[in-house]
Amino acid sequence: EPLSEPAQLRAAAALIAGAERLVVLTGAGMSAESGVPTFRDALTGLWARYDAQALATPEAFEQDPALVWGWYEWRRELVERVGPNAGHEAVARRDAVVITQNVDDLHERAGSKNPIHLHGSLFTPRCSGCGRAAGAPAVGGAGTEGPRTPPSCEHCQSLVRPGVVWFGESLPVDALEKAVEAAANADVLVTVGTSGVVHPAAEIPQVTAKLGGTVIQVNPQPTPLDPFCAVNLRGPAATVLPEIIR
Ligand code: BJW
Ligand code: ZN
Repeated sequence: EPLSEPAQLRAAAALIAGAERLVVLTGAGMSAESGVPTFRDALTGLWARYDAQALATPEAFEQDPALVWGWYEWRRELVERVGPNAGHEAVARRDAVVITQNVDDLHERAGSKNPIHLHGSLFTPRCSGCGRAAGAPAVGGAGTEGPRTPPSCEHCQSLVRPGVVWFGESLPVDALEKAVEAAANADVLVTVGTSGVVHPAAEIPQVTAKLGGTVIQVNPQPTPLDPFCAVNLRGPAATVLPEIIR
């Protein structure tokens, strides 16, 4: 017999209130109510012609660097125009380890300290040849939708690429190690707004569950993570998180 929704919310709030080592794992749904489209939402505007999964690959950048760079610059400028939502703010109220798959900076802007970025950031471009940091891009920009020529590295002239993790690339080792360690030591892990289909991030809640910790999920839709979760709260992050993190 599933708990009624208010009872589930109360149960989740009690578990979180009692947690000594709280971890929050977030995906694109965390930022949806800030106005950042999720990864598997249909792309809009000019980008509706493309598939995000096909743009987020090293092959796409090799084939058409201006298309891929233009997409990331458009997303960076979008993120700069929006702000954290009530969900990010609720997370920042607690002393939690925040692990995010998101390349935006909305957890930082809400006040969470040192969120772990598993898939990199829109704000750390680097050289595709020598790997050196390319310097943060200038704030603001044209806001144009479409291809833009990426800058060239000042050391080796190779093209600058977004500082994100594409399909087939390894996650940053230190970030992944810290994330797995936090998940292993967590008494409660809250997974928020992730479809749970991209690995290895999708395995992080299982690390907590298998070692005896409690996993709570916040997502309007069911996901492959449901079986590992003690509580599945089917609602949006900006409404549910303020009710369970106090
Ligand atoms: C709301 C909401 C609201 C809506 N409130 N919720 C094991 C098995 C199978 C495959 C693999 C495997 N191991 C590795 C792979 C290959 C691959 C992979 O996982 N493929 C699968 C898709 C099949 N993984 C990799 O390649 C990774 N690298 C790797 O493993 O290296 C070693 C290796 C290489 C090759 C072979 C084997 C091993 C790298 C993965 C990098 C992912 N990169 C991206 C792009 C980052 C840059 C960018 O943003 O452009 O990361 S892809 C994209 O997916 C992005 C996201 O971080 C990531 C996860 O997406 P997320 O956050 O879950 O978003 P959505 O849109 O999918 O879901 C949104 C959710 O929110 C939904 O559930 C909604 O219901 C919900 N929602 N509104 C709360 N208001
Ligand atoms: Zn270089």
